Amino acid sequence: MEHSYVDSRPIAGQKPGTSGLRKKTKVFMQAHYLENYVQAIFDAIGGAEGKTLVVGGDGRYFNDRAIQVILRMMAANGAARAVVGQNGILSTPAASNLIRQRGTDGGLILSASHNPGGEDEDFGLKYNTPNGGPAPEAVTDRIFVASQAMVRYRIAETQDIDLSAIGETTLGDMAVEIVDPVVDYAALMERLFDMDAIRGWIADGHSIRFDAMHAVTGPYARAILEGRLGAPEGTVVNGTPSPDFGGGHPDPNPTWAKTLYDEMMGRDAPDFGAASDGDGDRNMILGRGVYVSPSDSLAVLAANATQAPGYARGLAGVARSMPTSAAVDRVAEALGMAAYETPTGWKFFGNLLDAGKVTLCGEESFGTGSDHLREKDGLWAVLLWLNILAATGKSVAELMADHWRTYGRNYYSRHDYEAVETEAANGLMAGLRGKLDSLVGSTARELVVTSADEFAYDDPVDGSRAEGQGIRIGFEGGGRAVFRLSGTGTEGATLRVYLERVETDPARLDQDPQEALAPVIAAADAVAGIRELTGRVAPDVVT
Ligand code: VG1
Ligand code: CO
Repeated sequence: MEHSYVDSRPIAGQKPGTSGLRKKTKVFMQAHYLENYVQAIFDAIGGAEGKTLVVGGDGRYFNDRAIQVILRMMAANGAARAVVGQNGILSTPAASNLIRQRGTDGGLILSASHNPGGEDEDFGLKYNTPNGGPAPEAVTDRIFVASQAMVRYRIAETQDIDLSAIGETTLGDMAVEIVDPVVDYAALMERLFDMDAIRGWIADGHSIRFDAMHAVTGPYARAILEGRLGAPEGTVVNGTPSPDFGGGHPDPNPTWAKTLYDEMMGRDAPDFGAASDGDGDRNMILGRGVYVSPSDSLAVLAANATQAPGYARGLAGVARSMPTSAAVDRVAEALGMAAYETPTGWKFFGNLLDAGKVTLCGEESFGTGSDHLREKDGLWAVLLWLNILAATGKSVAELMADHWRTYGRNYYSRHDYEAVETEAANGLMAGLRGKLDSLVGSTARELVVTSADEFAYDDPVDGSRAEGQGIRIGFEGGGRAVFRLSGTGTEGATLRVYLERVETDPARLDQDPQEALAPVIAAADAVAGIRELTGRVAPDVVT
């Protein structure tokens, strides 16, 4: 087989963001673009020679062609083995599991996650390290540096290989093992949860609706919920993955999963509803008539995890991203566990999980997970919720009410302003950064500002430091607003404003979050000048 070098030159902008490199699909399809980036990954990890890598993606447009390029490049770079999901498909959590279970040298995951897919939408690629987690910043920095020095890459000249048949094949000297994407993952779930209890809960007549949003979790959810747990056929909707996610936005939130949301708020709502995103690592949880905010979901899971066999021994500690509400901190305090606060992005949980400092972690962006792998995991969260419902016999609404009575309620909401002009968004952040000190003591609408800073994180395990991780403004009475710019968007800038206020008065635990947060929302706008600087009068997405 020919192992040719192809001359290339550096392409600007190949800088991984919050979770890998995400660009418009057509950008990835440009000559040498994907190849340069893949070679940069190999160069950044000391070459692919002799290595075993897991490869798979969420099945979005270009997944099938990109995976063939990646395999040819692995072969040409001397990789020993590729472990590939059948037809090139692996959910992100399933890929993380395979990397760990096989003790491989990491993996390449083809996904732009919650971003829409299609020729005119988004594509993405990320490298996960041998622990199964997204590469930490030290590695992504090296990838970027390598991309900026790219002068040639290696690729084998071969035919496409057939990825439809499970089993062993070869590509030149490289072994290629094609695996069922679901089996190992489903087996892991069966080890963690009381499947009999969930099966019994379903057999008792409890109903579930799972919206796979035409994305990768369809086959996983069908196999586990309908197959192993006996939920009736049709429990999983939009369960056939499509390259453009049915033309939708595979982001499980009340805006993009509106059909599910409306069903759960309706008269004949099922007992439990959930949705997952493009690559299967996010989850939205709903009960009949209730939406569970992701920050609350993390707190409820932390408070009740010991109901599941996999966590019966208790939790070592918990971690949340900084913009996530402090609801889980209140649980940790009550249960005497350590609680860590990290920057946005799952890569920052890896060290804490590897060091055994935390068992559960989560983000306000519909991400929850545990030390069972090193990514957030949508179906895992669904199963842990179901396990808790089955074990306690309570409804979602009862669990939430009990939780708030016990721990207080952190009213929470995120307001996203999408595709804002980059200069305007950068200007807004720079403006805030420039006046942090003078803000303290001033009054924003009705609220006095009590603290203002920019979050930086010192990793307690390896001592690495991450700066510029979001601006936090504290208000009297326990309110908080956080401002940051998205690192996963592909168009202009997305401004995220995270709003929170804690309420412990038992008579005031049932408000609409937007109303409960109105003073904080008004103060946040006054401090940052969102309307003036972006020209936007309302957010595009409210979670
Ligand atoms: C967003 C979320 C972040 C999450 C990341 C990847 O990042 O805020 O919490 O880890 O997406 O999620 P950003 O930089 O756009 O705010 V996924 O499911 O798209 O891999
Ligand atoms: Co995702």
